[in-house]
Amino acid sequence: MTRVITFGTFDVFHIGHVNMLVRAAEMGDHLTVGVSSDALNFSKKGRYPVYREEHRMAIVKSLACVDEVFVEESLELKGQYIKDHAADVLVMGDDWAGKFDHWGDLCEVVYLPRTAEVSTTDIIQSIREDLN
Ligand code: C2G
Repeated sequence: MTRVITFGTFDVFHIGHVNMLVRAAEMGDHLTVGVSSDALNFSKKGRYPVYREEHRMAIVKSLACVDEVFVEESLELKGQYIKDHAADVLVMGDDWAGKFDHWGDLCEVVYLPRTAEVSTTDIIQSIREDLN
């Protein structure tokens, strides 16, 4: 059995997120998703996600391709998460290409192409413009 792990914020859930999770799931038999905490987002981006952590986790958990979710508290704990979830493959979008290669001693590291022309930032921006 091949166990796959992936990470993300999955804020304002959209088709790019679905495509990534479906393809990650296809790489194995079991998919675990680390959903970044509200605090981690604040420390990285200086703002909180639109959807709070519990809601982002519930949305991701509800997908047929996802077996398990947990809160990603820190970017530095990836090695621990890979071990805790006995992951054979780490899948990330290619916006992270090369950034996680050093975990290659714990599991296979694969970067998949992102879905073009959709992003949470653009969605938030277009809603803002519509409201103005
Ligand atoms: N994604 C995609 N296509 C898009 C947008 C996102 O394939 N158009 C993918 C990303 O590459 C990522 C996943 O969807 O694999 C989640 O994206 P984000 O929510 O933007 O995740 P991010 O904030 O990059 O994750 O440890 C990593 C962190 O959790 C950060």
